[in-house]
Amino acid sequence: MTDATQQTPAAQTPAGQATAAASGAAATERFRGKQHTEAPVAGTARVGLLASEAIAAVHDVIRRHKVTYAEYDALKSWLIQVGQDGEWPLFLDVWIEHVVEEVANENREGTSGTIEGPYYVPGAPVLPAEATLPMRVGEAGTPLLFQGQVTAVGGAPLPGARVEIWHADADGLYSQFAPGLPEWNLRGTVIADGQGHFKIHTLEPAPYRIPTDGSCGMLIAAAGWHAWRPAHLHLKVSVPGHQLITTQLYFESGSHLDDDIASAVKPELILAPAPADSGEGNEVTYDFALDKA
Ligand code: MBD
Ligand code: FE
Repeated sequence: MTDATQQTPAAQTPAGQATAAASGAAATERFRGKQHTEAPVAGTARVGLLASEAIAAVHDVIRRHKVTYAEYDALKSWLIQVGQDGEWPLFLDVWIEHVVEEVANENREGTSGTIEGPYYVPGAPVLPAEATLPMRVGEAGTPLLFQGQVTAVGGAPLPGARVEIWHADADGLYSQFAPGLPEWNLRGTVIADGQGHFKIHTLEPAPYRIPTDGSCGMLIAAAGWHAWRPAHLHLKVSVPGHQLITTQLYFESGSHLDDDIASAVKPELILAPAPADSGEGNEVTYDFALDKA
């Protein structure tokens, strides 16, 4: 087993200064960096169709609910603020992405996907089939052994599959989006063995509250909603010749499985860990079946 633990004591990296503006700005920068293509993704006919129907849907809400000028101006200043806070990635991934994912994956036969969210970073350290995710000395949380096998639909093992995993720490913070965390804290790219098996040692994540001090938090408070997501692991599983799956896994004993602010829970994505054979923490097995490319 490879131990990728980084020698940064948890106590030296207090989490207090994480702000919506800082994580929003980082998520906006990250997303800009990922858009390489200059080529239009849709022609004028399709852009015109989608834009006019989206605008017409807004007109419909205004007419049905007799939206006032005061409400229109409040919306306008809020929209301006979302951009200033860098919170468009957060807003879109929390309230819109789940339907894009539903449409994108409706014909898949293999393992279910769900939304990526705003905090994926490509290029996490490559680790062998049994590995511990990079974490601080004394990182808080119950040890979790997350293990399984990557196969094709139908069960043929997929040797050398890449299992990218990322999750928040016990304070709900993601490395590279909150200050003070080691660069790759709780992120890794695990390469499955010759039979597609992997064993990842990490910690059980805690329920996650999206930042409440920015414009998304302002909307949540103004609408009387809550800001919680159930505790989750994020994953991308891939191998050449098969379709990459982006998913998340949740925990049976956790809260907010039924009212995830991001609407990204599916029953088949809920894990039920049991006490680990090693006597340390919990373990759970989850297998991935990938569709052909
Ligand atoms: C997250 O951690 C997340 O997974 C989503 C979907 C939105 C905001 C924060
Ligand atoms: Fe997340």
